[in-house]
Amino acid sequence: MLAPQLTPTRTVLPLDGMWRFRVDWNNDGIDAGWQNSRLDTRHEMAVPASVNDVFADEAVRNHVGCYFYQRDVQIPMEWGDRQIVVRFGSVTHHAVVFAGDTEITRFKGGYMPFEADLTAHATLGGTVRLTVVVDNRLDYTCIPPGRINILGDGRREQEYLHDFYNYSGIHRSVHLISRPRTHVSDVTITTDVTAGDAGATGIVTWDITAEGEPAEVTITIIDQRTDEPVATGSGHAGSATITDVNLWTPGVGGLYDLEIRLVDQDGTLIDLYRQHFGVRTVEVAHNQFLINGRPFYFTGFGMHEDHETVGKGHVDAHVLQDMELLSWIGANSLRTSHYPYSEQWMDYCDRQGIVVIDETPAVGLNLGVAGGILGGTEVPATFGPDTLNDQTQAQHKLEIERLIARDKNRPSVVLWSIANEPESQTDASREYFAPLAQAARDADPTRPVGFVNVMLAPYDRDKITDLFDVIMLNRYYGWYFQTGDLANAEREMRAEVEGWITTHPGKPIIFTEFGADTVAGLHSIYHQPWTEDFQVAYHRMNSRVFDAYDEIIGEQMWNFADFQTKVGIVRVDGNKKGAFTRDRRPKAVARYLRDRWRKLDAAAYGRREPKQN
Ligand code: BDP
Repeated sequence: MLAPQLTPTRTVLPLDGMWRFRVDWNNDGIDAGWQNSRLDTRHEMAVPASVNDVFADEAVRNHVGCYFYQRDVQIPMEWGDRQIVVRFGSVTHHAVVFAGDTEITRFKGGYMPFEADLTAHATLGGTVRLTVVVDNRLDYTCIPPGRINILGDGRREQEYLHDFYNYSGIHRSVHLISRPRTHVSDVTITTDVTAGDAGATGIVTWDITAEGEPAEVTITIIDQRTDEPVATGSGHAGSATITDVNLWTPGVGGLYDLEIRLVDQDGTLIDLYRQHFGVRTVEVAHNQFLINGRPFYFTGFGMHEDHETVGKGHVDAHVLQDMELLSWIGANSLRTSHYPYSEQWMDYCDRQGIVVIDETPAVGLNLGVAGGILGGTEVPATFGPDTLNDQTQAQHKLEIERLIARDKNRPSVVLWSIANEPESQTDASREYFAPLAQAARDADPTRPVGFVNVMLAPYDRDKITDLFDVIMLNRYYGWYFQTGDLANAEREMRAEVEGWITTHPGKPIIFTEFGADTVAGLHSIYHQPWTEDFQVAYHRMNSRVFDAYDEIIGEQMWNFADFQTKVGIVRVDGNKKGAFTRDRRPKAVARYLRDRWRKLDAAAYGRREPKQN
């Protein structure tokens, strides 16, 4: 899906701000026809933001079901004979959109952009009543999955299997877009590099889809450093070369624009769209992760889109602050745990050279973990007709394809993570994941594919790692296991690493989570879990293990910052494993990591030079 873009042929108007708002307490608002007239409410809701933390009302916060959002949209008189669409960056978890009384789209899945065509419902110079019904319910057909329980007093309770708060709302910007009826609707750009005496040459290949009347395509490739054209071409599918190419480089960036012009036979411009891209290579070989042929060592975090007041609502300043803190601490990468992040966030990574492991919203596909670590009791089989079934798998496949469709042109994305901590030690899990790993490869043959392995499925139990290119491990030695006993934890952790190395030769290992809950300001001279001192000692121990094995090619601490979770006896106002507090103040461990990662970064891509064999 293309981004909203202001170009000579396209207009974009923001629809963010205050919308009329009403909670659909009985989830029968659509049947009652609320969308057919001005919402009967005095409440308003800010877009974008999560609903949950802005109303001083526990019932609104805990509501399981639908919220109605509504606003009137003025259609400019001068828009003429064009296509008019409304585009949502994300609505969590599902949306039904009405123009006036008419349903114009429904979308299942909370972290992806979608559009609804308003053309037939918009009169130039008139207004359209736009109603969005946001549904926060998760069941086993959803990614992420969940289950709704009916409590003794008749209330609905949303049970879910992931460790972050089930925020809901219109989470990313809404745009009104006008574009020519004949327009570019998609572009896929792939790149390659050949080395020569006069510097590297970039080979850029494009594949463009257009809608409407047949039109010709002309291409100009522009270097963003100078705004100067460096290559030209033509055709819906084609390629061009960039001599002395500026490679997209971790820590630096380096972008080009593919400027696409649709023109008619006389050469008159019909549509113009610019897609940014970078020229770089990514490859997994001999236990290494190579970017532009050089071994890359990942430092950084698993993160969350999570803040006071706005919950998961996108705010540019929040993204910028998080990115500035990544730079301050010397991190070169992040994982979009546990769902795709906003497009603005990803654009920033592309521009600034931040390396991204891009994750689908497939989290909590493991009833064993939910029953164990996170405090539930009943543990039915994860995969089965009444739990995660064919419908779940179909939705999961769709989420993989959507993520790749949205982010395929991003140089920052070097690896797809198709799930976080799913069950992976059973035959059923292999049956479930084999087609999904293939779906990712079919959708993008250019990038490695992985999934994030849970502690319950170590090398001698796991049944799916051979389907993937890298090993990504979430491990909590010294926290959930051997709690407080770091000597024993280190022994166990080393033994497991050695097990993976022996059983999976050639596959590099990234530690995608390791962490210890820590209350800022709590101290002890002992190895006392929850203190800042223990958090530092815990991470020192992890660093020792990472430094001991060449096969370990990355460390992404859990988590960048403290974040909100559901209520539970293992959580004190949320998860406290952050290097920063929820309001982004550093804990002691942040200084430790800053010292460590800035030294590693001194060796550019990471700490190790290519092996000499
Ligand atoms: C892992 C999950 C992550 C949790 C973390 C924890 O991947 O979402 O927040 O553990 O328990 O299981 O802190």
